[in-house]
Amino acid sequence: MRIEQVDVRRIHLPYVTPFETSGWREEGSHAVIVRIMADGIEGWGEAPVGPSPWYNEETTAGVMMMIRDVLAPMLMQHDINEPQDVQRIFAPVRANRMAQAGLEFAVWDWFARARQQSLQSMLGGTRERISVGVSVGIQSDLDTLLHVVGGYIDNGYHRIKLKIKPGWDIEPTRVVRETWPNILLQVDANSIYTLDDAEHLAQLDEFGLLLIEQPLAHDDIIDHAKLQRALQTPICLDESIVSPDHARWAIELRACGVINIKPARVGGFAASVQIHDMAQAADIPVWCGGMLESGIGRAANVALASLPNFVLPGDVSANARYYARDIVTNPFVLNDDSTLTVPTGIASGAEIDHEYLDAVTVDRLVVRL
Ligand code: OSB
Ligand code: MG
Repeated sequence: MRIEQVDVRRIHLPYVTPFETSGWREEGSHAVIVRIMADGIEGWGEAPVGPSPWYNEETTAGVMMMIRDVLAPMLMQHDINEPQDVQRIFAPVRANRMAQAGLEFAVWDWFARARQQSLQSMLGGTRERISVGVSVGIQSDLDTLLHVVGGYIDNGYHRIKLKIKPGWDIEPTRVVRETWPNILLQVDANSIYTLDDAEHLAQLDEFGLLLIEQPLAHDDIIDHAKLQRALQTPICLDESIVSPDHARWAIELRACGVINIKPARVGGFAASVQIHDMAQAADIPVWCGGMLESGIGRAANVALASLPNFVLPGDVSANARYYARDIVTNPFVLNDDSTLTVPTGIASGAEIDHEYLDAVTVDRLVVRL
């Protein structure tokens, strides 16, 4: 197929509650939503990028221009015979992986619709249900934290991830662990510590955490390998793994015991599956991270998380944990075993709420052949 038109829009979709990490605070999603058209069939994708470069180097405005000026014209110059072609076409592009992923997701969605096949089966997913948890942002005080975590546990989530930062790390983890001795618990530092904090972070070892996510710099692998030797708890890399090569380097250097795969961070599904397979061969468990995706990106993540080596619960909570109203009409609902059911119909299963999508669209542009 040859893409005839690319529609790009950025949205502002308010969160039910603000989300705060060690480095930034957001009140809503500023994602870029992509729609491609070819042969009368559409394909949809979401680049779950933030408005400012606090998580990675990309921004909402940058992704809009990158797609308009570089990536969409590039893609439209090629015949695409299978979704994996996109990774080959974009090989000369440096970084800008969320912008690439927004288009790559749309191409997978297009092929799933054209072949009338589920995204799950295209990606090689096997699970009927995926285990999920909640990522809990930094709270104002410990009482509020216990109240917020208790609410999610009452909703039925079996796994909790706490965002941590200096001054909000050991004590929050201790009170949550003491209150719920048996929940699956993990923490995420979003790159705020340095190697000098190794002894401080080793205090987390006593809480039986599944993992400590991205303690050190967003682009580091070497220091994580050193830190891992000082910790019993497995390190999980998020920000540092932006490609299959980065995953290979981290595995070879023993910089982590676990990998968080966010398909948007690594440029799309082809790279995600490659990282999944490589980790499986090395006995490294993976799990599906999240970027507070709207219902479009969420359904795609659910399909990916159904591959066999996604053995730890994902940051893929039910839509209602994020949005009072989402831009899809069929939100996921949590099953009583802390899972989401993987759609087996055509494509990702996300049914777009066009009226609400238009209502939350801030601006849009069209690229034609
Ligand atoms: O580091 O995993 C992260 C959200 C935005 C950016 C980075 C991260 C996160 C989360 C939320 O932790 C995960 C979710 O979508 O629930
Ligand atoms: Mg993370």
